Formats: sequence, structure tokens, C-alpha cells
Amino acid sequence: MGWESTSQFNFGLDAATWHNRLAFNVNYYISRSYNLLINRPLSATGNTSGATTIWTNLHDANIHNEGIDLQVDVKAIQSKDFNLSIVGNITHNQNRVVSLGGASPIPYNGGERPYQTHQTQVGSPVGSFYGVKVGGMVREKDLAAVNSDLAVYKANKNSFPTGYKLQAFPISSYSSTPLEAGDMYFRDMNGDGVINEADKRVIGTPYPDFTYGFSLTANYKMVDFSASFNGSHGNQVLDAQDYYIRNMEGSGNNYVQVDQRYRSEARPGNGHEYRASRGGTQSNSTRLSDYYLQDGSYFRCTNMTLGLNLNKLVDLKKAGLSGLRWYVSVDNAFTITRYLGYNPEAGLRQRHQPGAGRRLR
Ligand SMILES: [Ca+2]
Repeated sequence: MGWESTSQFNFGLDAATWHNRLAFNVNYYISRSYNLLINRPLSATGNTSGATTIWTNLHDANIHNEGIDLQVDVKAIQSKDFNLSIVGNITHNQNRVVSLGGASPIPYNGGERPYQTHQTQVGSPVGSFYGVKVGGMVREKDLAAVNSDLAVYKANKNSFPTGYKLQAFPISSYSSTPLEAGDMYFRDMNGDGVINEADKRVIGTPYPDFTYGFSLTANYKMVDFSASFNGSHGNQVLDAQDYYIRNMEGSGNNYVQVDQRYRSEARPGNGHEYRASRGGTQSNSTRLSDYYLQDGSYFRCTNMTLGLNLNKLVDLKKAGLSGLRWYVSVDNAFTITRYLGYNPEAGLRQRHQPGAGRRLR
């Protein structure tokens, strides 16, 4: 095993104006990492439990990183009684595998069932979400065509004759039972009428378009206030808890969203939540598809503090104090996000299988 190496080019600019009350800093960088140190799965499914992975260097592999950071510092108001300043930054980064040095794409399992969830492959970011795409939901009116396709498929030894035109949806090799109304079906990417490993693609990215943070501090006479915020935009999160709490298997509590599931043609739900079906048989619901990827964008208030400076109300010397301040502070005051899991920041810093939310144990 050897060292991974990185070469980097930076271009930075610092500027200030308005008597230093407005300052900003821009940093643009391009980097290339070589001789990548990776934790490579030994099994085909990339199950990372137990001794199934090995740390190794990928010789002649390289990864391109490019990004820009912008920081702004504004002292918006400066007066005897009232001061207000704002510090903010925004960061954009993109990474792309340029070469794996001739090695095959590297699969990983960042979920909780033994199926692949991520893949590192040339042309995509490291640890991209990898799986099948949902085409839609099967409805009762489709069943005659589904069964007619199935009869042809079985008669032809589990494949379709060349040139056969599907009446309904591709047949999933992942499921041991035929499609029923309320099941989701997958998109056939190579057009052979069957869903298998060949239909998997990069289906999403755990990396945001940009992340940002800002904080403001203000004081008016004795009162001071500060608040900090951060957020990310455009990334997806694999909510691995969904395997358990969005499946109606009856093994635990479920998201309130499953109330919108398909029950019958009279009660079809919202058209997105599939019927209650045990993963062991209708295992379309346990394979990684874009069904499990959620928008991981969020906006969070990390801290708010309100303080009162009591120095003028107390004889500090007499009391033996250097200062007296009363304050209340709230950490993680609120998070605005469409993500259903516990924390949209889940697993973002995992190198090989980023952006996978786990259930609490
Ligand atoms: Ca196919």
C-alpha cells in the first residue's frame, strides 16, 4: 500500500471596500488525486459487513476536483447604539472520476440490505448512487397485458424472443412474484424486456450543487443577538430506513406517507407509495431505485443566542466580577427540509458510500 497523492491549483482573491466594512474572498481550485487509496469490496454485492473489504491503491487512477468558495463579510451597521454584521460563505465543488487505471467500476453497499447502493465509475462522481429507475406503478387495467407478457417470457425459458414487443412492463429478475396492481415497475434501459444488472445506472448524486452558511450578529445598547445558519442544495440522500419504515411489513412503525399507499383501484393513494408487500417476495421494493433517493437539500439554524449585558447595572468591582452577561441559547433551532429521515446531513462525509441515512439502533 502506498500514499495517495494530490496536485492542486488555487486562485484566490481578497478584496475590501467601504472602509473595510465590506470584505470578500474568492478561492477557485482544481485538483487531481492519483494512486487512489480505496476500501475495495471483495464480494460482488459490495457488502461491507465483516472482512469483506480491503484497503488498496488504484494505480494510474485519478480523480478531478474543481470548486469555488466565496466568503463575504459585511459590517452593515456601525453606530454607538446599534451594530449589525453578517458573515457568509458559499461553496461549490464537483468531483469526477477521470480514470480507474483500467480497473472495473467499484460497487459499494451503503444501505442496510445486501444490495448495491453506490458505484464509483469513470465519468461520474466518486460514490454515486447506482441502481434502477422506477417507471411507475402497475394498475389493475395493466394486469391482462402483464400476464400476457409473462406467459411469453416463461414459454421462452425466462427471456423474450428477439423482436418481441412488450405489452406492459419489463419483467424484473429481482422479484420472485409477478407484478401486481400497486407494485412499482422499473425502467428497461437496454430494451430487452427484462430488468437485471444491465439496467442499473447512476441514478443520483450525494453531492450538493452548493453548500452555504452565514451568521449574523447584532447588538442594540445592552441587548445582543446572534444567529448561525447553514444549508445545502441539490444533493440526494438515500434514506436506508425506508427499507423498514416505508414498507408496511408490519415489523415496526412507518412513515405517515405510507397512508398514501396503493390499496385498491378505489383507494390508489398518491400514485407513488407502493402497496404493502413483503420485501422477501416482491423484492422490487428492496433493490436500490430512485424511489429511495430523497432531496437532501436543507436549511438549518445551528444556533440562536440572545444576551443582555448587565455590566452597567451592577457594581462589578464590588461584586468581584470582570463582567456580567445573561443569555439564552438554542442549538439546532430548526431545520427546513423535505428529507423524511432524521438528518439530511446523514453520511455526507463517508468517502465511498456518501449520503446514506441509517436507522437509529
Ligand atoms: Ca433490460
